[in-house]
Formats: sequence, C-alpha cells, structure tokens
Amino acid sequence: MYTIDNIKNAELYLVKLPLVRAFETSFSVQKYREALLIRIVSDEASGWGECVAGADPYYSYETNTTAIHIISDYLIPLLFNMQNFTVEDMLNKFDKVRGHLMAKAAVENALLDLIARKQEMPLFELIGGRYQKIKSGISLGIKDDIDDLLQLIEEAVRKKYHRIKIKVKKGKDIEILKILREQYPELPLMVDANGDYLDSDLQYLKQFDDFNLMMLEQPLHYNDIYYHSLIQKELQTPICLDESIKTLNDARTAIDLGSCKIINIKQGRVGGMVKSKAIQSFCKKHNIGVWSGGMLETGIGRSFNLHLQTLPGFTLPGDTSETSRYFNEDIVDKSVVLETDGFIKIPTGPGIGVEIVPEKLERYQIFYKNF
Ligand code: OSB
Ligand code: MG
Repeated sequence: MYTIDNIKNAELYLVKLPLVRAFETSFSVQKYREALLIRIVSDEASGWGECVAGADPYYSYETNTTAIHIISDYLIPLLFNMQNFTVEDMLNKFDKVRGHLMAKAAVENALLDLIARKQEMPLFELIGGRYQKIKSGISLGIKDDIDDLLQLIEEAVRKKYHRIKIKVKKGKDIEILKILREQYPELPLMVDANGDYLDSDLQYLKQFDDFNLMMLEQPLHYNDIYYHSLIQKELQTPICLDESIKTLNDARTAIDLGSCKIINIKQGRVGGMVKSKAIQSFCKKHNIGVWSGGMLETGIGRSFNLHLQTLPGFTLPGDTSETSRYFNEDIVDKSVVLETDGFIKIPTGPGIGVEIVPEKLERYQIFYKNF
C-alpha cells in the first residue's frame, strides 16, 4: 500500500463546456457540461480528479454546488488532518460523511492520480488492472426526429463502436426500436430509460423483448431495487441497473433479489475507483456483468473511466466514446479517439496519462477556490 506524507494544497475549479449537441434523456436536456475539477498537491506530486455531479439535481441529488460544499467543508479538512496515510485510510475517514459519493469520488480520483504520478506508474497499474485496448460504446440522446437518430447511428456504425445505446422514455421507445431493428437487425443495441417506467408498466415493458436488446438500463425509479426484481422475472431482456446502485450493499441487495443481470458501474457515482473495484469483484463472483458508464466527462473523468476498464470483469463495452462527440475543445492535452477497429487506447504515462492545458482550463473556468 502506498502512503502519502501529507497534503499541502488543494484547488477546486468549476468549468462550463458547451456540448456539441444537446443531450436529451428522460430526465433533462443538457446543453452544457459543468464539471467540478479538483487538484491535490503533496510535497512530491499532484493529481487531478473530476466530480460527475451536474449543475442540477436531475440525475442525482448531488450537484456541483453540494459537492463544493461537501469537499470544502468536510472532505478537504479531513484530508488536511491526515499524515502518512493510504487511500483506504482516507476513504474510511470519508465514511463519516453519509452519501455524497460523487464528491468523495472526485477527491479519491485526485489522490490516486497523485500517488500514481509519484510512483511514476500509470493509474491502471496502481489499481491492479492490466494494459489492454478498451471497447467503445456510445450513448445517443432522445431525438425529436428519427432521421437525426438514424444519422447518428450510421456514423457510430461507420466508426465501429462496439455497441450503441439509445435513451428512451415512455412513448419514445417501441416505435423507434421497430424502425432501428428493420434497418439494423444485428446491431449490438441497448436502451436506457433513466427510471421513466413504473412497475405497473410490466405489460408495456414486455414489448422490449421483441428487439434482441443487450439490456434494458434502469427501467424503474432511480432508487428502486425491489420492483426491478419483479420486472426482471417477467422479462427475457437482461436488466442493467445504473442509478439504483450506489454502494456495494446496493449491488448485494440487487443480486440477492434478482433485480438485474448487469450493473453499470460509474466510478464517479459509487464513490470512486476503490469502491468500483469492490463492486466489480463482487459481481464477478456472482456472474453479474459490469461495464463502465459515463457522465459526459471531460478528459479527466474520461481517463479514469478508461483505466477502470482494465480491471477483470469489465468485458462488456461501456459508455466511453470519443471526446469530439461531446466537446469541440476539451481541457486536456489528449482526446479520446477510436482506433479503426473501434477500440480505445488508454493514455499511458504517469497517473491518468493526460495533462490539463492551463489556457483551456482558464477559458472555461467559472469558479475557483484554493485551500
Ligand atoms: O444514464 O448513463 C446515463 C449521461 C448523463 C447522465 C446519465 C447518463 C448519461 C449517459 C451518457 O448515458 C454517457 C456518456 O457518454 O458519458
Ligand atoms: Mg444510465
């Protein structure tokens, strides 16, 4: 276990990046990505982390403002009070604060990047992963016009994305899937409802079984585990839980109840890389598939998601797509791009393998705080 002597300094930056196209889900239409970034500095090195909370509490109760509060008033003071400590020591201290897993993940991320840079090793090595090329996946927002969606799918097929996910909501689902399946009978396809259906929609939900979908992500309420188990018993299509799984205990409950066959592990949602690894190894033991989800991250968060996928068990393609799908300009020096076979190369080099470009950070910065 690697230890850190002590933390000298920390900084918070909030950046606001325009999205190339609005991202519509059953819960919101997003035109910007507001990302909270944290930099932690010790005597020997420094590291960056990204919080996956958004500007609004629509995906999760956490927002950038709650994360700034929790990080500033609780997590950083705890961190400044520790000497010769490991990441696990820090996470144990953080347990005193209930919830706020996105805020905790951002701090954990920065500390892991710092340690990896200090050790001059890539992050995947620090977390026990194995270097490999990473499968790609794309998440397409809800479109008013089916032709727009078909065009985006065509482009994704041409780029050789390993699977395509489309966002659905009640009424914008079955008819669209009929058209897609006529044109693309074999496409590795899945849908994400972000909790838009009710357990009383069981008969309606059974229609998803007609489309040979890889999975149906989060059909019911964002907090539900039990009713998903009733739906899963009646559906052929594997259910994947996203919002409902925030902790290892949630994963345990879901698996014991038979609520899902797959879990979307967003490291930023479950409190970081260490917690993700625990969920991943538990799922592996119980034959539950996992993949790495995304939250429209900048190059910092995107890099953590890539490194996470070097762990065993991350065999399903996740939601890691090219940077250019979301941003014309990112705040880091390297963009995520697909190779001609649709795979993604992890940035090597120490830590997460990408560097912040200070001019770009400054251009998009809307808030700054120094500790
Ligand atoms: O439910 O997976 C989700 C984006 C924002 C909030 C929730 C979700 C998503 C995505 C996009 O599906 C994933 C990505 O490409 O980063
Ligand atoms: Mg989802």
